[in-house]
Amino acid sequence: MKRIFSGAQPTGNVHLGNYLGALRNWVSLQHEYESFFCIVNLHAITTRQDPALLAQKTKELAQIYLAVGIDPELSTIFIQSDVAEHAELTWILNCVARMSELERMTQFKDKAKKQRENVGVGMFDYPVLMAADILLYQTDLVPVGEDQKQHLELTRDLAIRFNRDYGDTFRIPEPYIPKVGARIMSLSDPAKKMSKSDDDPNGCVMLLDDADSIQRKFKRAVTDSGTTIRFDESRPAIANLLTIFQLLTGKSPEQIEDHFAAKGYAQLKQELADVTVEFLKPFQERVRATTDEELSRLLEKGRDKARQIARVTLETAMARMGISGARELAGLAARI
Ligand code: ATP
Ligand code: LTN
Repeated sequence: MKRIFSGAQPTGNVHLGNYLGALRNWVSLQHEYESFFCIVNLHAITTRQDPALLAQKTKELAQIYLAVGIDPELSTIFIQSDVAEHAELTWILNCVARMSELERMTQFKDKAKKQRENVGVGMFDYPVLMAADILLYQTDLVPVGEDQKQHLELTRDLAIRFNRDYGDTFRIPEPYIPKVGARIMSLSDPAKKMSKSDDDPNGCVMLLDDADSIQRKFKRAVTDSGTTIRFDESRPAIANLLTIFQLLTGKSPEQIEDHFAAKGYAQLKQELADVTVEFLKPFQERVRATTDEELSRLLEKGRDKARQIARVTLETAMARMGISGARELAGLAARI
């Protein structure tokens, strides 16, 4: 069975962009792939976090994975820092990655611009940690939103270079970026992606928002001076609202355009708000359903399963590089 790996950071709140661009696809792909879904708390600390809040958000994200429909019987859910191999492989890959390729990462450039002189080394190294996450599990497919495409390319480059220099060790992963929903835009600025770190909270609908907030955010959503409601890339605000509507209702673009043919923007926003509230209602009920005991049992099971696989890959990579230390190289070679 082929494997998928993906993750999300336990920072801030999960929003519709995260769901429609990534989590939603994890849920459907888990039936066809052996699946690993990680809570990437080591990525989270590349920016300053409040320790108590980070711990709470880590738990909350595990609950959200379950509530959106990730089935722990089918998929492995675990916390990144529980599997030390992620940090260990990162060091090895740091010795393969080049400064120049990390300097080209657009996410790093954007974040570095905001932080000026306080750019952490961890933030610079973020994509290498992500490559380690993926490569440890001999991943075939990585379902992510459009913003992670460049990181996936780097992951592939590092794997190819390592394999070339030290012998075949890592499977080369493919990105899985959905045709629809890979880049949900901010409701208040359709030129920017929907993001939890957005300064304007109205641009971003959180999965745990209450009905009033959802209604308010859609009501205020930026549109344009036109009147027709069509999927038209040259009118990004309306196209974005229609894309959200399409994904939440499962209707085709033609059905949606017909439905709104004689209606105005206010009606579109109202219907979209109602659809979103209804869609999120059962999800929000499920979030609170898991007990702490169930959650920690599940995360321990996930940790153990992840470790087993991660260990083999890490030891293989170390052996290939000649850094197995006292471990027996011959014994390892047999396991590769
Ligand atoms: P944010 O920009 O909100 O801080 P992030 O990328 O840091 O998001 P994560 O929680 O780590 O947040 O991302 C989880 C997944 O959500 C990733 O696969 C990412 O590509 C995807 N994603 C994030 N924002 C969007 C968006 N606006 N549209 C579609 N997918 C998105
Ligand atoms: N950088 C990703 C989160 C992430 C990830 C991964 C996604 C960390 N490691 C491995 C896929 C595979 C983000 O969306 N911010």
